[in-house]
Amino acid sequence: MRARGMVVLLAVGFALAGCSSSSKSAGSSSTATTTPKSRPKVTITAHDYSFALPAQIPAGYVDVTLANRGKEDHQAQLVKLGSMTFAQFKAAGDDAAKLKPDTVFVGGPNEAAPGGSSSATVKLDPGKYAVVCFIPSSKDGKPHEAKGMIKQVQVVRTADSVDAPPVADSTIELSEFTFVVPKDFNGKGTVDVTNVGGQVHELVLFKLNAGKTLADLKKFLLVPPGTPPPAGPPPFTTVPGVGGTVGLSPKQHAWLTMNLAPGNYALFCFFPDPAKGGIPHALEGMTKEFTIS
Ligand SMILES: [Cu+2]
Repeated sequence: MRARGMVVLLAVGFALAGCSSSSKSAGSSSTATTTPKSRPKVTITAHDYSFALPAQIPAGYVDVTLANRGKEDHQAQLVKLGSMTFAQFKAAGDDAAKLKPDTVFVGGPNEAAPGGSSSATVKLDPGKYAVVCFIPSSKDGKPHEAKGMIKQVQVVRTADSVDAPPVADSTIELSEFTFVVPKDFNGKGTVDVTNVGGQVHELVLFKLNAGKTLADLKKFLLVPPGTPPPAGPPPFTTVPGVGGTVGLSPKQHAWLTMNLAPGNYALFCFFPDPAKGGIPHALEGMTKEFTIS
């Protein structure tokens, strides 16, 4: 598990034709009611340090899974480039000031452990996108983006495109600098993660190991750049399949499907605050502990 130092990161569901069980009119079995199309599923494979993914992804609501075949943790941030070219976006690196106002962070599967996976549902309008991993390498603290984990992808409307948003069972709101988790949150079903703030925010989900606290997790993750984490095993694990969502621009949503086991969990946002020299939001209070009983 890498330590996530205070590096300055970039500021920043087939038509199921209703099968009539009584085939009273042979030859016209498609007259029964149709159920809604399921969302297209897209798999992005992460290696150290590259992405493999289709050149084209269907527009609309899409279930995106990141399969991590690397040895470090990875994420897949989807960014709608807007009026920026891919080359310009790549060149902007971690300088938020170089991003255009129509460049939109639309989420994506966050934090997958080596050999694991992470999924998130996102809404993709047609256009050019970049897929990026900002997680810093455990070896030198440099974001994986700088080591090659940035790739272009085209989002196009197809016959598979689904325009109905997921039906949410609960909501988590992101803003400066907090997570709002409902009191009755039970970690089950579809969670609508919404950025109601003014900066780009992410949600990283960690499960605290027995006896460990949010303070232990902060001590482990929020170390100065180039500093190794405290000795000993990490005080947390990632949740198989649910790493959270990477950055969401203001008013953007992503949806996470959860079935959390009882225990203590923590949410972190490592996105940088451009108004504060790029310090991670977690250092400004954007962490949250919650319990699933
Ligand atoms: Cu944040």
